[in-house]
Amino acid sequence: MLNRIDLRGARRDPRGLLPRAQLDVSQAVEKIRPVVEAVRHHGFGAIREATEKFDGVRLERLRVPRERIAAALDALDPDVRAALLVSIERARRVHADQRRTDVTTQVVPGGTVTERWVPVSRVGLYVPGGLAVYPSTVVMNVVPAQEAGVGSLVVASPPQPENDGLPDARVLAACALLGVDEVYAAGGAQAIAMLGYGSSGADETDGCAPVDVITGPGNIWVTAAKRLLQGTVGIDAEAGPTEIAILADDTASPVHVAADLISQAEHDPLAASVLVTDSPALADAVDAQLAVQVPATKHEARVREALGGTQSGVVLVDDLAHGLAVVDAYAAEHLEIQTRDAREWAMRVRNAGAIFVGAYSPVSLGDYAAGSNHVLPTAGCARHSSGLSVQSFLRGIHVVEYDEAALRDVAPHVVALANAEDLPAHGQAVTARFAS
Ligand code: HSO
Ligand code: ZN
Repeated sequence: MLNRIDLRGARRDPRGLLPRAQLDVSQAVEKIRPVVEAVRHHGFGAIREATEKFDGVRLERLRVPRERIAAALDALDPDVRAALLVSIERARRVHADQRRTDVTTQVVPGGTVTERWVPVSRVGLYVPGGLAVYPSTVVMNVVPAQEAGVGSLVVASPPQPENDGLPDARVLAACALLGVDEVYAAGGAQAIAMLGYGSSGADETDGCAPVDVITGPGNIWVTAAKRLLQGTVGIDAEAGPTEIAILADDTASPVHVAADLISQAEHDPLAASVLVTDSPALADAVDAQLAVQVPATKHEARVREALGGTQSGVVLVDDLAHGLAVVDAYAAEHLEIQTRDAREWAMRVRNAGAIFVGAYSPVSLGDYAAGSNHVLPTAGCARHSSGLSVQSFLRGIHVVEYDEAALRDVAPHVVALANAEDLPAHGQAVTARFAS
């Protein structure tokens, strides 16, 4: 079922040889530009038009009434409620530890620079709802924003025809559990434009004020809209179709490896599942397991498409050091290490959104209840970006304070650099203070 890519003996840069989805986000940006512009200039009318066209829902209003959010929690299955509470509690513990304290550096006597960590004022958290609905993504967006101390926090999620044109009831219930009461029934590029520019609503009691930062995963239209709005607002790393890479040796269980590859393929026909191994016997055993497990999985068609696509495959390598170079080049959103000495190998990985170590840390644990965040960089963005965290919602502001003696002391150096840049007024702004 999985394509095989044999890199044994090939020690050149593996980047171009690895399976990877070719999503053209820049082309998508051109497609959604008119929607984003329409929302920017016409607000509610444009969102309603786009929602009717793309979601098949006629919007009465943008904002979900508070009583509908509370009612969703009342109606929530008790097992799901208990599971969400565990997920929230674990995520809160991990993200609370990410809080930053302000640091003051005494540069010279009388001269300090303080780095103040200040949360952004208002954030828009996007929760997708396409092939699946994601109450867990509410947790992963909201918890770090709350732990960062963001004062105003809103969730946007696509309206569902089967929930009276409101976002999915479990998504609303998760918002209620987390104390979020500003929720909008908007999805796709129109939701991102609404968050970025703000929008009028159906009447004076409706509408959305613009936010400072937009985070959260989404389909290609959401990703394209975030890219277009970047600069107007801050965004997190791009999170496209999900990816799992597994670095495994002959100690790995083919049953577990196959199950984990299937688990992320279940998200999307465009999802990527990649096994990197130095054991051809394991590769064969995983193939045999997939032949057993795939026909028994609920979303078989989606899984088959994802596993059979060119974005997925088995990569054969010479040994684990070679495998490490391959997974580093791939920079997966999720990387599992199922090898001897798994922790040591994990510590040597340089590029991954999140790493799952050993036989008992599957990606789906991290998706729901490990305490780690599941909004992670895809498509190789893990080479330069991190997953969502408290840091995503903070700005470090340098506060500079020098006294007279400290400024006098450094003045000749400021003047020398100002003159070297032919910007003498910069130097004069310093020397003016000492002209007697
Ligand atoms: N694996 C997805 C997150 C998720 N899985 C949500 C299940 N629900 C991207 O990290
Ligand atoms: Zn998942």
